[in-house]
This record gives sequence, structure tokens and C-alpha cells, in this order.
Amino acid sequence: PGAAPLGYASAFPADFVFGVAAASAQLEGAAFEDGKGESVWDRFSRIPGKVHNGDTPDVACDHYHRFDEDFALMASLGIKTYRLSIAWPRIYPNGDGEVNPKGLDFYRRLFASMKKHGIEPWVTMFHWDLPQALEDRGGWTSRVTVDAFGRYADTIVKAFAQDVKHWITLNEILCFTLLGYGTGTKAPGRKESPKVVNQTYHHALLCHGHGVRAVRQFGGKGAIVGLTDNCAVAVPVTETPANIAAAKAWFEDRNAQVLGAIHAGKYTANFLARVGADAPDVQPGDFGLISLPTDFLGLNIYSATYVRAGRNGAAYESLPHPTNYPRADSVWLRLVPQCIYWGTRLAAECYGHKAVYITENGCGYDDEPVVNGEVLDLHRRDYLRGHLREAHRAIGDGVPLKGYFLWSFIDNYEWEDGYQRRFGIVHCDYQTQVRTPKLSAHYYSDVIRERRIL
Ligand code: GBH
Repeated sequence: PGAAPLGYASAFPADFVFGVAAASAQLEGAAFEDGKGESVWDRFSRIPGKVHNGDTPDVACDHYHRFDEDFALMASLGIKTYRLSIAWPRIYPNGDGEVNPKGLDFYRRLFASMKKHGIEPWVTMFHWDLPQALEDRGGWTSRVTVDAFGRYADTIVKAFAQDVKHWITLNEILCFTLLGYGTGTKAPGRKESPKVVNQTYHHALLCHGHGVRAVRQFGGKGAIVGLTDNCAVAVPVTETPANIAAAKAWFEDRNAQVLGAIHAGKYTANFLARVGADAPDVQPGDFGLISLPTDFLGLNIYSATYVRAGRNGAAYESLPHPTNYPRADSVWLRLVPQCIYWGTRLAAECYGHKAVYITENGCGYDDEPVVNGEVLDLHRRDYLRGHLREAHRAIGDGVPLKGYFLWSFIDNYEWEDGYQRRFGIVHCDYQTQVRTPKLSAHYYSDVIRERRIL
């Protein structure tokens, strides 16, 4: 008697968004159907040695033909918000030029199915599947891609203004620029100089600006737009004022090229000093577009780097994870649940955002067999719970965190790791295309229903 209702202290605000996320090239399949053009991942995945097991996005989860069944499953789990991406090469098989009506029609049918199942779309304009035809004209190193993206953004925002009220311009600029053109580990697999790589970042920032402009021009009433960034996250080793200040300084340094530049409306002096002669070429008017105001910031946060106050006058010291530090099967996915608290807090503090969403968070494992009809992924349940607790803590401390999208709804094409690495809360048997919700799907379903940490 007199005790607070069970779970009262761990309740999320009534308007907090719980969703799941995925991306076109990772689950749609139908890579060459209905006039879709080749993407850089269709091409890259066929280069021997680039993708685990030589896996291609050709079929993936066959979502292209099974979306209605997938949305029925989503709805049955109580999931009411889904972040997806549109495949640019379905809409413009050659990157620009002629629109492919069958591409538009596919997403029209998909949005209609979502509506039927009571699921709200959050749509990413670009999640890495660049039309190969644009890559052949220079890809992200060329302003041809920027102009083409502007037309593509206009086309999809106009076409789907009735269906889509939440837009995300680009997913994780770092991954398709630095990793696509610098290290070459992602499509198109090029290894260019730092100067060229910095130019690809600049072109991506311009596309982000075009995406915002397109939504303002054609998005209609109530449409909102933001970027999804995979910001580098610092977690103070202990939460003392000195370590927190160090984490903040590290965060601003590491995120200067994307979030810092958008916020400042220019490349900051610190950033320019760091890149020196490798600074990107900027044309008059570029930053007017790049720094157009947005409605929210999307953050994909999976892990973090530990930071503490620097010695001998240094602003900070970042610590390498020891090799035996706990992680998921991806080496970069060290298990640091506080990444959610510090990532959202530092981003909001440094860049003044009034609304922040976790647009991805999740974990991938290689060996998750279905046993007696079940996948007992208690490790993913633990990951989810730990990270949701930090989201809850952030809200309690006044961070404007408005929602959380779990990566991913279903196991899918994990880029260079192919189909081996599974991030889904729903298991996909790629031989039979049978879907089996894992234990974590039921866990997340319960959390969404009760809107509190369980
Ligand atoms: C997300 O990126 C993607 O948006 C999504 O498509 C993907 O399926 C999901 O994660 C799971 O991987 O090569 O050592 O420099 C996650 C963030 C940032 C993780 C870049 C890999 C490269 C590490 N990614 N990072 S490294």
C-alpha cells in the first residue's frame, strides 16, 4: 500500500516514439526488377573478396514481394513506426534523366500497406545505394551527384507528400564517403586521397541541404526533416566534471566535419587547421543550403569511445578498448550502453537541437539458430534493455530525446558482412524466407505496449 505502481519510475513519455528501422538495399531484394537500375552495392558485391561469402543484395529478405506480410507481422508485435529508405535506382535507374514509374508505384503500394496496418513511415532518402550510373560519372567525388540528388529528392517528396510526414535526408555520411572512397571497405570500394574524400563529404552535406529544401518546398503541411548521423560518441570514464568536459571536447573535435559544419554554417577554424591543404573546395552559397534549419537530429548510436581528462594540458585522452572488452560479433560494436545517454546529451548540448531521435541502435551476431521454433537471443534482450535504460535516463536529465528506432526489424543484408551477421529481432531464413520473431521481438513488443523498461 502506498507504493508507486509497478514500473512507474521507468515509464517513457506518452509521445515517445518506439520504432524499428531497415534500409532498401538490405531487405528489398528484387535488385533488377521492374526497371530498377544497378546500385553501387549490386556492383561492389560482385567484386571477389569484397563481401563475406560473396553475398549480394539480389534477393535479401524478398521484402519487395513480401512487404504486406512483413507489415502484418510488425503490426502484430505492436510496432507502429518504421524507418525505411527509398532506393534511388528504383526511382531513377540512371541516377537522373527519366523517372521509372514502376519504382514510384512500388513505394506507393508499400505506403498503402503500411497505412492499412497502422504503421507510420519515417523515410530516409539515401541509405547508401547510389545508382551505379552516377558512380560511373564520378559518384560522390562529383557535383553531378549533388544536382542529381536534388532532382531525386524533389521527385520523391512530391510523389509521397500525402504518405510521408517524416523525412531523413541521408544515412551516415561517414560510411558512404570515408569507407566508400577512403578505406574502400564499402561500395564503391575506392581508395582516394584525403582531399578527394573530404570533397565527397562536402557533396554529401550539399545533398543533405537539398533534401531539407525539397521537404520545405514540396513536403506539404506538417512534414518534418532531419539528418541521420553516426556521430562519434564519447563516454566519460567516470562522470566527473573534468571528464565530462573532456568528453565534450573530444565529441566536438570528432564530429566537426558533419555536425559541427552544419551547425556553424561553415567549416570551423579547428577543422580547417586539422585538414590543412586537404580542405574541400567550397562554392559560394554552399553553406546556405547545408545549414538550412532542420526539425530534428537523427543519431545512429551503437557504441562509444571512453574519454577522460587529458594529462599535461591536453583537452582529453581517449582510451582504446582492451581486446577482451565485451562486444557483439562486429568488432566495432563494443557494449557501452551509456553511449545512448552521452551521445544524445552531447549532440543536443553542442548543437542546440530541440529534438533528437535515436534512428538506429542494435547488435549483430552470427550464430542465432532457430531451435524448436525459437531464437533465444537473450544477449539482444540485454543489449536493448541496457540501452533503453540510458535513453530513459537521458530524458530524465532533460535531453530532448523523442524516440528510439531499433536496428533492425528483420535480419538483412549486412553490407560487407553479407547475410552471416544478423541484427534482426525477427529471424529470416534466407532459404525459405520464413520469418520467426526472436525472443527480443517479444521483449521489445512488451516494452512498446507498456511504454516502460521491463
Ligand atoms: C549502421 O551503421 C547502418 O546504418 C546500417 O545500415 C547497418 O546495417 C547497421 O549499422 C549495422 O551495422 O570500418 O572499423 O571504421 C552502423 C555504424 C559506422 C558501424 C561505421 C561500422 C565502421 C567501423 N557503422 N563503422 S570501421
